[in-house]
Amino acid sequence: MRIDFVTLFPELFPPVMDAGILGRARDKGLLSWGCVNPRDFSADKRRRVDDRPFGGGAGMVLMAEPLARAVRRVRTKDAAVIFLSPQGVTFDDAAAVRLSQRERLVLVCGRYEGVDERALRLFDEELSIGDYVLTGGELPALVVADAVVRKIPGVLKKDEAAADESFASGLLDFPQYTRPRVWRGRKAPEVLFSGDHAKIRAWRRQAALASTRRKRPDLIAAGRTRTSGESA
Ligand code: 58G
Repeated sequence: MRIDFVTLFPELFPPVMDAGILGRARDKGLLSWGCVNPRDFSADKRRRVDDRPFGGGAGMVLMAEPLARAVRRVRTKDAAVIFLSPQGVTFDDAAAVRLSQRERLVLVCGRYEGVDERALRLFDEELSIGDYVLTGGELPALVVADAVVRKIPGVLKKDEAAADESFASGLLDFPQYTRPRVWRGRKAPEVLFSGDHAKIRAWRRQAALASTRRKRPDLIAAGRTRTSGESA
C-alpha cells in the first residue's frame, strides 16, 4: 500500500510512521508513504495558504487552491482521497478493513478553523476519528494509517493477527496475564496453567464476553458480536 499525507506539518509523520510495526511494514515492502505540503503550492511569495473568512469571524481558513494542487500531485485513479474532519463519518474497525484493501490512500489534513467549503469536492470520503475537535487533521490521519496498515496481510505477526481477530469479532479481548504467577497477592487464573487448551479457549471466550458486558455493553446491544465462537 502507498499512503500520501497532505499536510502543513510533515515533520509530525516520521516519528510515528517509522516506529514499531509501521516501520517494520515499510522495511518489509508492504507500505510506502510520503508527505506533500500545500505550502509548496502557494500562489504568493510569502507562501501563505490561509486567509480570513468571508463574512468575518475569528480565525483563518485554509485556501482551496494550494490544497487542490497538493492533492493533484499525489492523486491517482485508484486512490481513495480522504479528508479528516469532525464532520466526517466515524472511523471504525470495519472501515480500517475496507481501506486496507485499497492500493493507495491520500489522507488530507486540515488546519486553522477549517478549509474552504468548495475544496470538499476534492475528497472521496470525509472521516472523523471521534466527536472532538483537534488543532489539525494530522493526528487523525496517523490514527487511520495505523489502524489500516495493521490490517494489511503480512504486516502483523501470526500471533498478533490472531489476537486482532478477537476484537474484530465485536468483543473486547480476553484478559491477559504474564509473570509472576502471583503479583502483590493476586494470582493469575489457575485454568491458564492447566495445559488444557480447549478449556483455556472456553475460559477466554467467557472472560471476553463478561469483560465486554461490563465495559462496553453497547457492543453487545449492537448485535454484531460473535458470542459462541463461530468464525464469521
Ligand atoms: C471544522 C473544524 C472543520 C479531524 C475543524 C474542519 C480533524 C478533529 C478531527 C476543521 C480535526 C476528527 C481544522 C483542524 C480539521 C479542520 C482539523 N479535528 N475528529 N481538526 O477526526
